[in-house]
Amino acid sequence: MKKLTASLTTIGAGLWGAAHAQLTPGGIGMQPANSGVAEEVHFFHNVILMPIITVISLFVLALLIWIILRYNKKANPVPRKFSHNTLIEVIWTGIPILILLVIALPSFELLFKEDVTPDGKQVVAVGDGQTVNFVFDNDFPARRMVERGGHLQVIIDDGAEQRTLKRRADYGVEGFGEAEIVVSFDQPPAPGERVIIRGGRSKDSRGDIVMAPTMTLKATGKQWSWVHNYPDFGDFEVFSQMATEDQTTKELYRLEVDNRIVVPVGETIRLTTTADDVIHAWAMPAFAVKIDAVPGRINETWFKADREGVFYGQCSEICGVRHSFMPIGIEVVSRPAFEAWIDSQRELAGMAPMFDTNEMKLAQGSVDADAADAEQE
Ligand SMILES: [Cu+2]
Repeated sequence: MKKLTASLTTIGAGLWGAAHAQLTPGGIGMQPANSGVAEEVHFFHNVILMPIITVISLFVLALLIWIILRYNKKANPVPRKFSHNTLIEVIWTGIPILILLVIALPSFELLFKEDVTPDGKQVVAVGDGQTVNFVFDNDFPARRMVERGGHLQVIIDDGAEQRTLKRRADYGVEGFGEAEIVVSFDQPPAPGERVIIRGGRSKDSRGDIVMAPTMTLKATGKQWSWVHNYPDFGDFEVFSQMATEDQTTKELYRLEVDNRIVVPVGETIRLTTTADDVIHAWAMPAFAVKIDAVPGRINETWFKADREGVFYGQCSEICGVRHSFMPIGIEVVSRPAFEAWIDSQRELAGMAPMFDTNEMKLAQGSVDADAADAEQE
């Protein structure tokens, strides 16, 4: 089923537009997914909802045709006079209940995934050719602790590629459910090889543990524009309005904005939404995000973009006369490009730079503090 999700998405992308082209003029169907959650949403739509809807529509159509042909005045001049049939009534109550259950169960799982911000964490250590034991601090709240093999992933990165190891075959684990978990290898990782240990209970459809957010993006809807804040980076503000006709192309008019927001690729982003005046909704189809922005309240969801590019969304709650003129433009870029952008925005806001752009940073929260966390024994 997981493989099927991926291949269906690929077929979808192939049918509905050139690879990675998010927007196809005149295109139908959903934009190609750019997150694990969006892939699951597409699977739910393409594999569960569409077949059910199609079968029900065809069945009702066939019943209609049958009744029109078989029970018209000419074909059936003397109708029988009964008004109840217990068996039929049980069937037409029971089957819709079953259909609703089939739809409801996977949708609850999806809702839960979108609602609960992931809390996975990783530690990174560098092999020295001798160390065989690596410690992972199991400092989650009691209900979220790493308790079994499925809550842990061990990856070896030799600089060229990343290899996900198999428990028992490649490494052993001691201390599930305890404060410290020890991952031990028979053969020490070679000098310079990076040992990445990921733990947590948030998993995506591919079985990978999803890391806790590395940043928060705050979106505030206004009649009729979006203000985005970056609270982790000095709380500067990006004010975006719809680009005018001569600022953009014919295809992108009403989707393009004057100031796009920027997020790093492959990292979990916490998104909080609110509004200044009336209810708006922040929607980004490629990430399958749609969340209301309500005055006086803060809503929270999250997304993790799989690949770089420019993505567009729109306000999705009727909010006044210019409701259809408040698009959202988002650029997904590499970590170094993101940090350079952050510093350029901080400069505009009169703040000192936060990042040393000469130093290459690693994605997914593997900041120095985390690396130091992985004690070597
Ligand atoms: Cu709006």
